[in-house]
Amino acid sequence: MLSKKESRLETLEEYIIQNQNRFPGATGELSQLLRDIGLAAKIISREVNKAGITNILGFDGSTNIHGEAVKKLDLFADQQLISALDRSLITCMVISEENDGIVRMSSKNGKYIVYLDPLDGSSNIDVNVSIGSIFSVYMREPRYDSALRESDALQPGVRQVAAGYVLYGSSTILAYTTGLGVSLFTLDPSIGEFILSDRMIKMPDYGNIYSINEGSYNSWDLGLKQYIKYCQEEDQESGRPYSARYIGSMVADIHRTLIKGGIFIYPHSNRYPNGKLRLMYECNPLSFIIEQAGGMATDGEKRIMELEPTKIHQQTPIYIGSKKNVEDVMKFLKEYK
Ligand code: AHM
Ligand code: MG
Repeated sequence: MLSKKESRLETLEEYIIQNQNRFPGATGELSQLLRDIGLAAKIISREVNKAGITNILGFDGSTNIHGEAVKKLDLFADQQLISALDRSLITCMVISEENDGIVRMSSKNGKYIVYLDPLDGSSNIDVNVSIGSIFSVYMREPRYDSALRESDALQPGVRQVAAGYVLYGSSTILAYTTGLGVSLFTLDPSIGEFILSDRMIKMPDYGNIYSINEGSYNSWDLGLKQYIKYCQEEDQESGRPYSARYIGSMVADIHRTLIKGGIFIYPHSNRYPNGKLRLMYECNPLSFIIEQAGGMATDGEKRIMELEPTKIHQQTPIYIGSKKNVEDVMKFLKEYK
């Protein structure tokens, strides 16, 4: 929480400008990009809140590139974020969960590439459960020709220059990092501003919550089965049995993990042999946030942010959360391999 000294309200805009001033020579372009995302997030938040009464809720009939039914709000969020990024001419391409290939922006010379999951957890919209937006920003590698290629976007997560999420929950929260810690902002709808609520947030090194869809239990690896059994066993000293919590919206599950500690797992299974969650616009940005808060994220063997991507929509298993919890599950995976 903020100290008394810090109790003057600080908006997202002010915070971004102040941070930019700490870097002499900064062009302000990344700051502008983050402000664009902040603006789109406010518009999406407003629509999410009134979804139930404006009949925007529900399927629009089309399917996205992964064969999933697309809901109107997904498309709305996608359009808002893309047009906000297009306006300031500093982004050359966007890759979004809702679009098959790369989306070329008006400025071919923009220096940033942005990955988006415009509305994650969208199966939760109909039941009024928290959903979120995720973003991940890379610099475009300088090249002699100016043609935009999908391969420009295939960079490992360690090269992200910024990442974050917006959680549309009981309040709307925006979290972002540029590699110098994680800051959280809460939207005050009465004034339409994101207000700084936490800076340099540090997550617990250990937590007693585990989060996984246990419906796929039968197709898990033995090591994971044994780890979940360990989470459920009684041991006062380590606070077991852990509590099980699974919202089914990754942003909401990760936000809880950031604040309370513990572990979130989406493993590979018979249904999803490579895991379900997307490396570039779900796992990398949320891993960047969690690592910056002192946590850890792996695919069961390797650090998520060091995976070399080969496809913009590729999937990966993920084990993410408090350092000690992730280390524990890795030991089980190794032991029963
Ligand atoms: P989505 O991008 O289509 O909404 O899917 C991603 C979501 C994540 O938010 C969540 O962690 C996961 O899917 C839940 O999947 P499952 O229902 O298989 O547990
Ligand atoms: Mg998603």
